[in-house]
Amino acid sequence: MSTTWIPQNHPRRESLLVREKLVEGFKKGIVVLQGLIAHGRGECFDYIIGEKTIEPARTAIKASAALLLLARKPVISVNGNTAALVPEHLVRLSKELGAPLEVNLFHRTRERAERIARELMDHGAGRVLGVDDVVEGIPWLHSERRLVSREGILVADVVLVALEDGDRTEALKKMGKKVIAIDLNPLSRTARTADITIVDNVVRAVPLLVEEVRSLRNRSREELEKIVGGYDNNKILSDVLLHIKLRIEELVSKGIVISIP
Ligand code: PTJ
Repeated sequence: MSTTWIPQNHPRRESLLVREKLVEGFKKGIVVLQGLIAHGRGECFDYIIGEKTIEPARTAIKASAALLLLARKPVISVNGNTAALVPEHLVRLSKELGAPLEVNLFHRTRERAERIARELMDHGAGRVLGVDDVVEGIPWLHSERRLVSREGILVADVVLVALEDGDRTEALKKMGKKVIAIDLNPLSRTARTADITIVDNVVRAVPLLVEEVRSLRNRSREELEKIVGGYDNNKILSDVLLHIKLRIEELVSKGIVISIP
């Protein structure tokens, strides 16, 4: 991937580098065009929250790590955007938890599923579920996301999803599973339906989740249960909205205009 055209001192360098990963993913047949649009929506929310991991997201990441460590059968669901943006961190998370990676796509083709699995394997993954082993496993769901692995999402008790559509989150919940979502939009149906919502960019959230799993790994079940039991997603999403409100009020009181000397 050539990014030499992005000046080192460009004020939006980080954001442009992330975009390039998606463009590269699109060229490789991993990301769909709709994924580029979805990323734009995410960028807008990221701009509003301040492009950093805010406190409510840190609390959600800690609760997610605890829930994943407590899970009997956790599964990490991977789509085109996450495979392009954070493949190495998804593989690390999968290894830390002993949880399988499963390709699950809204715009599914056999070829894309294979390419995404290959990308994960190129980053160190062993077996990747969700390519050959899928069945129509999610009732109530008519999109291609209904195709899940018998050994993975079908039998999972906890599913980690990112850049998700609300329909599947709702269906997974109806199946009695716990859902952890990573979504920059605190108002999306996914964010509001999940058990734990990490309102953060996947490029920051997934590496932080890996660190948190490592740091909680030796805690007792009781301690982990206490972290999960004390977590309230309604409060966390409200805190995200309050953060946005305060940030906008602060910007208004300080003045929005950037003066060029
Ligand atoms: O790879 P496929 O075929 O499974 O398709 C994936 C997309 C993303 C096209 C599909 O899931 C989709 O259409 O998603 P939505 O319904 O647009 O939802 C995407 C959500 O993710 C939105 O709420 C965005 O704000 C959020 N989002 C976008 N980029 C990021 C993000 N959240 C976290 N990190 C991001 N980088």
